[in-house]
Amino acid sequence: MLTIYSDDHHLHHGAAELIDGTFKPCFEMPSRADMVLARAKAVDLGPIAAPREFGLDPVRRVHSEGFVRFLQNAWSDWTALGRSHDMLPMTWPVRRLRDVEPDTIDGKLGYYSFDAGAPITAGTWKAITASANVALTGQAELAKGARGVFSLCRPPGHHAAADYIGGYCYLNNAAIAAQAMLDQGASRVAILDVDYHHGNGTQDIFYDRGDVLFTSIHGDPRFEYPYFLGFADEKGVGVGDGFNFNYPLAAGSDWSVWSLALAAACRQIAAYGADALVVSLGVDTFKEDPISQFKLDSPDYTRMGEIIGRLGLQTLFVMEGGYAVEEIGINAINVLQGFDSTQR
Ligand code: SP5
Ligand code: ZN
Repeated sequence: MLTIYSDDHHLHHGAAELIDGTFKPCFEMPSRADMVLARAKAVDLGPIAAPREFGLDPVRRVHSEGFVRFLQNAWSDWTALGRSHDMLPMTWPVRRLRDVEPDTIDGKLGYYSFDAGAPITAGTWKAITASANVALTGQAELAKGARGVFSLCRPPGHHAAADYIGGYCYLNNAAIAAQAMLDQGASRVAILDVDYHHGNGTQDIFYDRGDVLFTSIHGDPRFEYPYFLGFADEKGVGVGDGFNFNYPLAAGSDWSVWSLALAAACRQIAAYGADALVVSLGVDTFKEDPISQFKLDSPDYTRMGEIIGRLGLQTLFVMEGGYAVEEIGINAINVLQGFDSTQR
């Protein structure tokens, strides 16, 4: 399988995130993508190519104008105040507060985010636009006829909505790629989000649409981040009604439980009649993930790839989470090798 990768992800390296009431070194770190790339090379997964430049038009098809402007100018607005440390928000427009974009960067930072887990640094804009280009280049290769392509995106994207960042995510790479497929002639695109956390951003972007089916298997929001979306009764709205399926699972879920949800999601995807599939590939479902509570083991990822491969759809894999850095490469590449084994 072809892998799309850019070294520009190194430009985004946040110092700390707010977690468990304290500042800890960011779990979402550059070595994650380095480990996945190293494993792709070690097993000879296939060629590795650099992304092409797509500009901001495909990004603006998914994200609001004001949000993109905020991200683009964030670091210069911040440093103009004499600050040189990472940006983190601390005030959010929750229930009954006003939906008005503030004039100052401190206000904008809260307005365009939903948690304090996504620091903005000097190199963040360059890294997140490169990550979107990695997804878009993968999509372009798929459009040329490839069966499967791996977009080794970093930073990840699935927690980012049209107009907010959070959960280590800034631009929603999977959503941007799915929208590009539609803009180039696909009628129906399915998204399968296997990251441990609910893909709230992706769901929100496509919630009122019937041309994208969103399915997600994740820790039940009753106990797990992002807490406020990802329940089983979220089915879509308007013409999107019936095109959203969540599979929230209990803490401690292992492959025997997880694979039942995958089988159900695959039935929904097959029935939908998608022209192509985007997989939001998080491997934070791993039993030793430091912030997660599922119990998948490394061989389970191979089976996951096989089951996805048997859908017989052109598939773009977009890297999302996974924080057990030692095993992230093995687990992510196992999925892709499992997928590839069904194509021969
Ligand atoms: C892309 C992605 O996987 N983002 C995940 C963001 C998770 N952020 C907060 C997780 C907090 C869960 N509590 C962890 C307790 C560990 N002691
Ligand atoms: Zn995750």
